[in-house]
Amino acid sequence: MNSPVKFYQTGTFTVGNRLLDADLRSVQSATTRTNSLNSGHRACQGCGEALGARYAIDAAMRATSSQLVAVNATGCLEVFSTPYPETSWQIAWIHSLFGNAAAVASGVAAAMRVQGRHDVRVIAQGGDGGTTDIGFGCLSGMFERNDDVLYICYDNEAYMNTGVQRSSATPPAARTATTPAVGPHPGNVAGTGKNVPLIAMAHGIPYVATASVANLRDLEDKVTRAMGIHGARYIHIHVPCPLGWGSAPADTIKVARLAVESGLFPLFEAEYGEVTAATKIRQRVPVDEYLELQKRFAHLFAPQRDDARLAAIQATADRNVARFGLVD
Ligand SMILES: Cc1ncc(C[n+]2csc(CCOP(=O)(O)OP(=O)(O)O)c2C)c(N)n1
Ligand code: SF4
Repeated sequence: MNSPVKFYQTGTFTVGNRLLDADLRSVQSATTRTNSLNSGHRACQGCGEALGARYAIDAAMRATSSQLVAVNATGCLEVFSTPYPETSWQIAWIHSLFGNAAAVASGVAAAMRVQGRHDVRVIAQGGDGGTTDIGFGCLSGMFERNDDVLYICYDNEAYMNTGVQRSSATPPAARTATTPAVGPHPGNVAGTGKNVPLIAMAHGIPYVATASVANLRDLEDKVTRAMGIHGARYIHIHVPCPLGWGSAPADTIKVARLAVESGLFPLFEAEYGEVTAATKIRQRVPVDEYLELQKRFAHLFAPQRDDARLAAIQATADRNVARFGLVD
């Protein structure tokens, strides 16, 4: 028997919304979008970083009437998009070193200012390793000087490009190449790591936001808002990596959504150090539902359940829910 066709798009969080009025449609549903990151790149199937970057940069292009320069740290996003002499980028794009994207972007912004090109805006982008670890000093300097740059971190929670090594954004208990699932406490050590969105807020910069490929309209909105502001801005986007996380490529959006709905990845915005908005969780789920889909956490469930560490991860989610008021 044929199922009736359902139009889920209108009034939902799905991305197309072609049934809405033109001014309410998403960037991606516009035929005039730039396709900043074009087909032909070499990202893995289901790569959350490729998806997040395309939506983010297309939104920034629309917000700036395509007067945009992107500086890209070394990492998967650079490697899969730009194997010299080819590129999938259809924008003005420059590859920095692994650790200095923020500094190079500050320089590009200064050069544009000196030339009187106030219409040209600058984005820096990189993975969590390039942001929370090796690039952190340059990033903090960019914040402290309030340079006119939007920095976007695509957080896949490890150094994926070089074979899934732990970063300071790797969550507790996660198995990586450098935190193997062996010993009495397998996987990444609990109680370590950095929360860069909160650290960015501590710099008092004009705008900080978190976003997820689970909610691409929200992601587009936040990038658009950030491009309407001058000074240092930071957006931290959660991007599942099927290869590094051991999740099915087809589950990328589902995994990202469960991170949000469990409370492990809170979606919020902040201005000048104060939280101004947080997205409520629509249907709260226990963290197990998120973790079970990923082989990097398999040792938490077999050969026997690691109740203590699962409870600790659940407690982190509970703290986020309370801290950001994620549930009414
Ligand atoms: C100074 C320096 N050290 C190490 C490397 C090797 N390297 C290139 S990309 C990368 C990891 C990138 O990880 P991340 O920033 O998290 O981005 P992802 O690949 O996960 O998107 C490393 C270690 C390098 N290019 N330069
Ligand atoms: S390793 Fe992960 S981040 Fe890199 S291209 Fe593959 S899915 Fe994307």
